[in-house]
Amino acid sequence: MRTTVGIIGAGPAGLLLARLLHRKGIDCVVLEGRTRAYVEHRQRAGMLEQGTVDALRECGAAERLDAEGLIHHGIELRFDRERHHIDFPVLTGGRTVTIYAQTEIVKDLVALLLAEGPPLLFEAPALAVEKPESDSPLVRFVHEGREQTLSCDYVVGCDGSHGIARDAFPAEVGRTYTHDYPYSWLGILADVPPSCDELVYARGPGGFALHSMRSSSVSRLYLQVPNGTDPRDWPDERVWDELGARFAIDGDWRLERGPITAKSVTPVRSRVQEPMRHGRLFLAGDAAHIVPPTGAKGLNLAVSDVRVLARGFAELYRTGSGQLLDRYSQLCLGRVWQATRFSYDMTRMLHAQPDEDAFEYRLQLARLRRITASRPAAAELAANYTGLPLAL
Ligand code: RFL
Ligand code: PHB
Repeated sequence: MRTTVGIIGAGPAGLLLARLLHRKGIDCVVLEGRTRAYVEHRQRAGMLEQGTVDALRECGAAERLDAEGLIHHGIELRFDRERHHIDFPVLTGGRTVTIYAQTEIVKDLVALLLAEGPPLLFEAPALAVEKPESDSPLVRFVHEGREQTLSCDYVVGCDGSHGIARDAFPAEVGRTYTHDYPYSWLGILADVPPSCDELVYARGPGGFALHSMRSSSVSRLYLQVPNGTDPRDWPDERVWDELGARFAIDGDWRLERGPITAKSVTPVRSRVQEPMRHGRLFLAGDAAHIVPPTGAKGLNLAVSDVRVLARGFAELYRTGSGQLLDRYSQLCLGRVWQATRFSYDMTRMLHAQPDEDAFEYRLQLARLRRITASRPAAAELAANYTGLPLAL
């Protein structure tokens, strides 16, 4: 098989890149290791920056997002049994965010690709990227029980945090920066209407909790738990009791309970790979960088990476200039490190350290009070949360 751009991975990064390239008349093929059902049901992100919504709209993939996405004008911070609204439009000159599940974005893009192209192969795991320094890099993959080769002008690894594309970067090329936080998130989906109109980020007794949603009848909630937690140690009743305690405020508010339909634990970590390009191999999305979910940046970064790549490929094949592609890594990493810093600050401000002393807790409260009392401090949070501009 031969194509212009070989894409590994059908998560949001790979699917959106394929859609953008297809619309620009650039050939590509997407190889996905898992089944269609698996990628369409993997529970993950929910918060989309305006730039992400715009990108999906521009490529004709936002019909359902426009009909079903929930526009949010802010978030709530909870601590010390108080609630505080952070008003995004007021603080940012009109910006909002949209709640629309990653599973739905994936479903929308998969349906478009299968109907209109480019080729998207499920159950086609890539084994290795070879010859990234040459003019025709290869992807070795398995499909229908046979090992096959995809030869390409360029390869893009959109294969997530456990992918194989990164392995084709020689050890002496670049560096990976990592930070493991000393806690994980237990996430649940529940068939119960959200108990709040907006997302609630809480620093409660015992640690962090987040209230998010998927629709007017489905809630998505998260709890900080110790690393190594087994979800089986958290029966439903225990999850609801702990959530209730962490969200508790003085005043009239109640966390509604309902049947829990999914429960999983994810470690909280940061990783950045520099550079994001080696020869004719590019990395995009979680394959290149992971951020803690507290800043809701992972999916949004994946989308901004592939927007830059799609423009770079369009410039190359239209004008012959590889200038934008040459600046890919530098352009993306500026934004990636801002998101890494913001996610780190949000995480540290809202989670309990395992060995926390009373002094550290007081500092957290002081940070939270500064944000809720000072307009410039709140505006800084709002600017980062709603998304920094994409510098091209
Ligand atoms: P994905 O989604 O992991 O997709 C990678 C795809 O590559 C496939 N793959 C392979 N295919 C072929 N051959 C191989 N050898 C392969 N190896 C892997 C995989 O099967 C998969 O289909 O990466 P992508 O596209 O870069 O997208 C990144 C996002 O998924 C991720 O950043 C977000 O989910 C992070 N995230 C959030 N981001 C936000 O912007 N807003 C949020 O509100 C938000 N909440 C979250 C999150 C992530 C979470 N978890 C579970 C880590 C909440 C949580 C709990
Ligand atoms: C989610 O809805 O899954 C979500 C929202 C905001 C976050 C993390 C996850 O910061």
